[in-house]
Amino acid sequence: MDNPEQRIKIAVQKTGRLTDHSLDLLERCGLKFRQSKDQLFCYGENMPVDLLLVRDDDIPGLVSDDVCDLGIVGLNIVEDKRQSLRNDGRDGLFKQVFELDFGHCRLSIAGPEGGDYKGLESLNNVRIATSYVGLLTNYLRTHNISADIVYLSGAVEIAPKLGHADYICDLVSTGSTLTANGLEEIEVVLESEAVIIQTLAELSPDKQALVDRILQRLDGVLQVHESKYIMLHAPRAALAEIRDLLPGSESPTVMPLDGSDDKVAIHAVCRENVFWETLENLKAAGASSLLVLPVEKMLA
Ligand code: PRT
Ligand code: ZN
Repeated sequence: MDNPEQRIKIAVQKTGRLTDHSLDLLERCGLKFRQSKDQLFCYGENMPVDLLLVRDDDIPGLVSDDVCDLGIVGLNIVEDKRQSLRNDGRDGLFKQVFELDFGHCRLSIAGPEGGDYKGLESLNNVRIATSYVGLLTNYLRTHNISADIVYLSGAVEIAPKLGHADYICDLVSTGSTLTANGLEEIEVVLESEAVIIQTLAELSPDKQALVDRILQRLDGVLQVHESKYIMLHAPRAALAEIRDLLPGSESPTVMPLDGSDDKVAIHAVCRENVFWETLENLKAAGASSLLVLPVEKMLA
């Protein structure tokens, strides 16, 4: 599939918080790319899948305009774009496929520490600085609040100090940036993490099959993230109790143990992490020879 028309393009953040995780995720899906990540375009070496390295803010637009078939970007950017388009009476031509479990943060409203905030109605007639006009507009409208939105493309957290705004609406992860600027979080507008979005444009059957294959691999990579393979020996009489103790496992394999009528071997894939406490509880229930292994690949 060397015809450029038949190759898939995935938009990924060029440099920023999502870059390494996004590239790592795609590599774990078995994709290999030729050019280094400081270039705008990476050519897929082993599959007809290329990367476009761009600013995160441009990713929903590139997928919506069908320049890229898939994009990896924060839900905060996706939802803001969706709201802005909706406010203009248009729909975004992309769909969110699934969450990728990295880039976790929240879009929150924050105000001066020890200020006189008494609930959402305190936001009536105040000025709120943000880069997320679409999301904030929608949030205020939903809660029947009328406030002035001051658009800033960056350094939002210093706006109150400069007298530019009374409150801010920005991304928070640890909260230390807010604290450093004498602000405190008062309302969460959106919980966010990186997501993969897909174009709504109709793809050729070959391209669609390739997109489905990539998405299936991504799903597999995400599923193995926390999964563990556990092996143990157990008294046959304790089987039911031990099954109940295995975290997130559906149907364990139970095998007879050679030369032992009252003991079985149990193998199971646990979809959640297996902690020491779980192993201790299994042992207390009679399990022995416990072994926990990481799962590398999984295909449903
Ligand atoms: O150049 P480009 O436009 O591509 O990058 P960018 O500077 O717009 O984005 P970048 O790389 O900073 O963030 C990309 C994405 O990472 C965001 O859209 C979010 O989905 C996600 N993310 C996760 C975060 C944070 N955590 C985060 N903490 N994005 C930004 N921050 C900033 C926040 O804006 C604030 O300035 O970190 C500060 C707060 O952090 P704490 O830990 O002090 O609370
Ligand atoms: Zn950005």
